Amino acid sequence: MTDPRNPVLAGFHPDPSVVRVGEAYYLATSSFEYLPGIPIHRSTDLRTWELIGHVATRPGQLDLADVWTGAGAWAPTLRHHDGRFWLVITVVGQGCLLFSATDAAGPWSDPVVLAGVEGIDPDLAWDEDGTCYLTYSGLMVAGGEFEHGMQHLGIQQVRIDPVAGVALEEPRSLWSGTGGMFPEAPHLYRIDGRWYLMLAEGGTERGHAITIARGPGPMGPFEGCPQNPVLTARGTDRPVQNTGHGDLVQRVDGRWFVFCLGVRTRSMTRAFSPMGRETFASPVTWVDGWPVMAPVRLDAPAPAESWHEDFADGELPSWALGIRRFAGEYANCTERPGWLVVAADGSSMADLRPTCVAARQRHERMRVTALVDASQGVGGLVLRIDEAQWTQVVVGQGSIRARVQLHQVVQEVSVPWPSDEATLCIRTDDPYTEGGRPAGPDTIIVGYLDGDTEVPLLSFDGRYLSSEVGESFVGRAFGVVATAGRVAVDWLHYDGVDAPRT
Ligand code: 6LW
Repeated sequence: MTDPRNPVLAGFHPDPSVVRVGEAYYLATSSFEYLPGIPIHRSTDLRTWELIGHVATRPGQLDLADVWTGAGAWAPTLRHHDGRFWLVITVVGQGCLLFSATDAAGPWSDPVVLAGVEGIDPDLAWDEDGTCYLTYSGLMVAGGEFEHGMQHLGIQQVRIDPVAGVALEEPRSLWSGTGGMFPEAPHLYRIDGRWYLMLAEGGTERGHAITIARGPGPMGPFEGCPQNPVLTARGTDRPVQNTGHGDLVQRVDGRWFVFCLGVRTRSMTRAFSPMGRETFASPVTWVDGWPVMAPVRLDAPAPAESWHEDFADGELPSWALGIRRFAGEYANCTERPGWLVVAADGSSMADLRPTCVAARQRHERMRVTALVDASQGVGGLVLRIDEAQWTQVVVGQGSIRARVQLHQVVQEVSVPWPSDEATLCIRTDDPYTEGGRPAGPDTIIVGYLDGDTEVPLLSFDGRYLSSEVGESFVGRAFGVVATAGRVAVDWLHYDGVDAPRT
């Protein structure tokens, strides 16, 4: 069996948690302010993954309506015990939520809020007699605010009753790493009779690392691995940086792998990652009872990918995401068969809940085009990091208007367009050079098609829509937006390919 290819999940899919059940593997990742939330992917070889569903598919499961950017659904742990899938997650501003299901594809239960668990990155583990341990990072975000210098209690643990959803004791402190900031992402494993506590520390940026300790039982005491950190890219020029927040899995052939987050950085100093934190994997061997993790490598670009969405199924496509609410609240594919109709509600991309039908950007070079009928409104295409950093091109009311908004900095270009219909286009290309030096990770070009001719209206350095400049836990998302009335989209076409690395 071949190794997983990297990235395993392209586009912002950070904080992976993986579990093997029989001959299949299931992978859960963070989803922040997007809905449906907490995507679940499935594989039978760790190499090919299929999106099989989401944990949060209906109102009331996640309360995201007013969460700030990058908050929402953080860092799940996915496990399987006694015939059920269990997923525990922190929703910043809502608490530590426990979901369960008989089928990973869903439907998942409504959440149980684990009272008294203040922290992030919860993990579930059961010992031989069925006691359930919840281990988590004691970062105090309970108030939903996330400011520098907030309290951190280190790695905490309580025994819980997962069925009743209650903690059975007061939290105790465990080994909290080697001194890096933000000890987090704990996962507890019983392997060959020993208990291992694996963490991330150093922060999810360039200092990120995985450290591990082992002990005689699930409560420790734990001794740190002499080779800590067992995985990091800090101080290296590897193409995948920020590696950390890992989860271990043993494949049916006996080989072990760590699934972790990483970023594909671009620019002269490898400073920017437009797709944000994605899922990667790396082989693990065991030496003297300690894991040895190979550095995360980046595979050569996969073949170019194209797909054409004609909205003919009569339901929103599986890629359709809403921002802090479900897209079905304002978009449908039934009102005009074969078209996506999006109804504006007075919001814009600068608001928390825009009428936008989005999808993660998954390739370094992408081109999205769409045929838009604006006879009853104004709308078009958008590319965003969040409500403060985005670009759009819309048609309607006699013009085509391209706009880029970066906090208080706004540029808008408008051209007369008498037709109600237009084919709009947003794409990324190689970074332009400044005096021979390539700028940023790419260039973003926003415009429309006049017949087969692309007419760019504005272009800008893609660094401004990157997870670093956005200081955002997410990466780019593209999609359709309505800014006035009702907008219909006949088709949307996506072309994507990763740029070669010299
Ligand atoms: C996640 C935590 C983290 O819960 O970011 O910076 C949070 N580290 O591990 C969201 O990805």
